[in-house]
Amino acid sequence: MNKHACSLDLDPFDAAFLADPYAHHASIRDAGPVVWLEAVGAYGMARYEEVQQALRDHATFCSSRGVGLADFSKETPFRPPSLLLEVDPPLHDRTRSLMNRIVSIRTLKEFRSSWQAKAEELVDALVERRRFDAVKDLAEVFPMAIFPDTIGLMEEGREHLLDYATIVFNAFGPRNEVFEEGNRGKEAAISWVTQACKRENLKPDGWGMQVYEAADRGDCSQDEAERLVRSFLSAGVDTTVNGIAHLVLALAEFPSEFAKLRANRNLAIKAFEESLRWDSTVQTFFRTTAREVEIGGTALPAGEKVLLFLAAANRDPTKWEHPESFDLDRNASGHVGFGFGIHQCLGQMVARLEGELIATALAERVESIRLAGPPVRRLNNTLHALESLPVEVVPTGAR
Ligand code: OVM
Repeated sequence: MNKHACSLDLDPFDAAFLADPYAHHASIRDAGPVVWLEAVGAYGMARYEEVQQALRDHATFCSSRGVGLADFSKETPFRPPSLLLEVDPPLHDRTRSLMNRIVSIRTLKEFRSSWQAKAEELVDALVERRRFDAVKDLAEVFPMAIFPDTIGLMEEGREHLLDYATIVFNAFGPRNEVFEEGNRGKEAAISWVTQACKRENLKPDGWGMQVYEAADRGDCSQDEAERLVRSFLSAGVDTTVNGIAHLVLALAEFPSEFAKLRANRNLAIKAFEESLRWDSTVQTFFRTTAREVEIGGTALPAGEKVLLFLAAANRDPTKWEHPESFDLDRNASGHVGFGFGIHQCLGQMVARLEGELIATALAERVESIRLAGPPVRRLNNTLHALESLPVEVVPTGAR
């Protein structure tokens, strides 16, 4: 009891780590159930068991002091805290239930056929071209074609959403070169989002206006509504963009699995789920210890930042067999790519529907997918992101 946590001198936010996080995860997992990350001045956990336990125990590993490196009890947050992500119960439970009623399975069922038509139309046009960039021409286009309309955002300036997400997800890490570079020239994105969240700029009937209508009923204040709409804009685009990009990457790198999907389209949901386990868009989040807590014989003091490596947990070999394989025969449920516990992704059903529709459209129209050039990474302090993914597809029935 009260061993010291093994100290590691790797920096999980330096360019070498962010460019290929999976090459470094084993050294963190193998060093112990909890490690001290000297470079960032925080603890780290990368094994499935401990990551899942920490996410489950939201009272001990709290979110209200920020889920980035900055401790909100000591530093001013870079923006007013999210009322979902960066709060604890009881406030969290009030805002989350209000949002859960808006992002409901019933509502998503209504969107399914129009989103499906968009996915099919988009993939049809790309298959005709044979060579395309699966990031710029597919993964960015599809969410942008459906999500801003679902929220009811103003038309003008929607392209700022991706820049805004880059800023928000970089801000969970240190103020390093990746952060500075990611912010460069993107000032307009922040002011656009501030305006876009306001009631007078939202269309009737969208999820954005529905948050204000919940405020009218007394479920939250008008100011809270504005900040809750901001959560949709922060978390709803870059996450699904890179989820879809990694789905295509997985299907290109594992042709046997794409063949299984083509033979059985019911595997589309599974394909997206497994792609999230295999390459988790949201790689990490921090928590802060609200009390002293023991992890595998090491006592962590209260008030410490702990970096949870979700993506490393999703490839922990003690939990997953041959974890680096994208494998449609495995059961990927239990992966923590959407988190776990009370903060588990609010939009997960939206993301799953988008992924399923793209996987299905590809399986119906494409015989094979191959990389037509090296994937290009876009470094971000939180997201595993692709800048470009050149692919070539062979249409079904061609050759
Ligand atoms: C929010 C928010 C922002 C970024 C990510 C996220 C993954 C939520 O503003 O609530 O969840």
